[in-house]
Amino acid sequence: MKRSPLPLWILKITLIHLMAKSLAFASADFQNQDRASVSSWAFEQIETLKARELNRSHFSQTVTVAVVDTGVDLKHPALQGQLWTNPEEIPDNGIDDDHNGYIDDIHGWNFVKNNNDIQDRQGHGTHIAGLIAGRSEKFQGLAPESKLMILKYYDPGLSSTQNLKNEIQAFRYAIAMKAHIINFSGGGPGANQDEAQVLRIAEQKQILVIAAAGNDSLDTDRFPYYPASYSLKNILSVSATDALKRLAGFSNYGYRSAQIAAPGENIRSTAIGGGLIELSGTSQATAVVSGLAALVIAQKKLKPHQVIEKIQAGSRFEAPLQGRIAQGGIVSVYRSLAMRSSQETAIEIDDNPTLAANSPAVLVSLDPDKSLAHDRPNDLLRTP
Ligand SMILES: [Ca+2]
Ligand SMILES: [Ca+2]
Repeated sequence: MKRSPLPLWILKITLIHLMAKSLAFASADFQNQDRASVSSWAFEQIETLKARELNRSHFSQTVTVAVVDTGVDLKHPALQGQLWTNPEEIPDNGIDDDHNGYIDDIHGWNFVKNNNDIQDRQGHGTHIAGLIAGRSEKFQGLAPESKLMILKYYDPGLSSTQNLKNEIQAFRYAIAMKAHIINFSGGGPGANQDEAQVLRIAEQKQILVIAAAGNDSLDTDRFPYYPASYSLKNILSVSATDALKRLAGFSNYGYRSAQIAAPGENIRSTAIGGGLIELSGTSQATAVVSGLAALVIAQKKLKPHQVIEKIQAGSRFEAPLQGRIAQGGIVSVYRSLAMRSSQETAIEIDDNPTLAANSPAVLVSLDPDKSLAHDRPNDLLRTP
């Protein structure tokens, strides 16, 4: 299996590896204030600032993005005030006021501990959340008007099977609580019928799923990576590119299976402890696309496949990506928001969900031949 020569990627893998051994990890140690102070190449490349000049007065819809990850740093100034709030739940009264099966689930849920503590202790989820909807004087994500539903599922101390089970529960919650978008910066090489089933329900409910193509430098046409590789109309698989508009060395790709590309190398976003940090991965590229998708939906209620079409149609063809990404495109926030599509039609969001968040726990039955635990780098397995 090819390995990336990129130092930051290696650093990230090392960090994740270290986290698996010890939870005494402080992402703030790796903050680089000098780096954090330079302007973000990624946001410039995808025309984020130009897009902010567009008239957004008709952006009426508040979009909820479910971040299925490691939680968020609740004290981060760019994330405070950016969280989705469960409207029917009264905080801290020990009662499941909205009868969804979760007590005091105000901003989301912790599926690892089965409680409402969504504080991030690893840093991955904090970084992803900031890219999507961070907002402070020092940093702004792509879609600061959207709201973040925080669904903590990943624990490096758990087996990949347990992490997958928690992930599926988090997807169920996002569907039942009517998130518009699910951001999933994780995955693994094994397909799973329960995972596919819950995402099929998301498809029926018109919920868009933005999923990482994976960090293994592999062709996902030959080596699928799930959930990004499920053939569902609501899933958008995201590969990562670098500052020179090339595929990032670590990124999975696939002419048929990788549907869009976005910046994913040395991407600056929010860190545990209140600062900013640069991280690399298809995780980051995925969050960038989720932010763009939130803007597209805020502009007009569209079905997931229409949002995907608009993101792809607005993307810019880049020769180095030809044959490796469908359409060879890197997202452009400006172009996707500025364009008008004749196929666009407003849709009604289903307000009568049949799937309750408190559905019985899903029993995960893994095909041993498709074991999630073959030769993958330790903790990229079913990891964020
Ligand atoms: Ca509740
Ligand atoms: Ca309550």
